[in-house]
Amino acid sequence: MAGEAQDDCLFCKIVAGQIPATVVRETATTVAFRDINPKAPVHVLVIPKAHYPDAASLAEGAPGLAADVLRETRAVADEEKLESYRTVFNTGAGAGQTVFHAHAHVLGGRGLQWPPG
Ligand code: IU
Repeated sequence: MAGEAQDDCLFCKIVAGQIPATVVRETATTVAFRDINPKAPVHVLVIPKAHYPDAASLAEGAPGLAADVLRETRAVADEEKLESYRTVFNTGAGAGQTVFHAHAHVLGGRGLQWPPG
């Protein structure tokens, strides 16, 4: 069923506390934690606790939860004192998605080039 935890999902395991993560914020519906392989001085991932494989299925299946994730990206940026930052949803392997549990990257703390690679 949409939103149900998946046994083989690494981010569902982080939500369940079965894999360690450096959590910076948690709400009733979301968790934000530091990326283990940071691409910027601040690199935090915001995920919904419920499992949706990507941002598109999250927006379609649970728009309120998608809004929670977006709101949390702003909260992370505020807490990390980022004046400017980038929010990225890689959607699909061809775009660089490697973990198929929806997540927003929040990147900041250095100048960011545009367009991204
Ligand atoms: P992507 O958009 O699916 O490529 O992003 C997945 C990110 O999850 C990537 O930047 C990894 O470094 C990060 N990550 C993590 O922070 N902790 C983990 O246990 C695993 C991946 I697995």
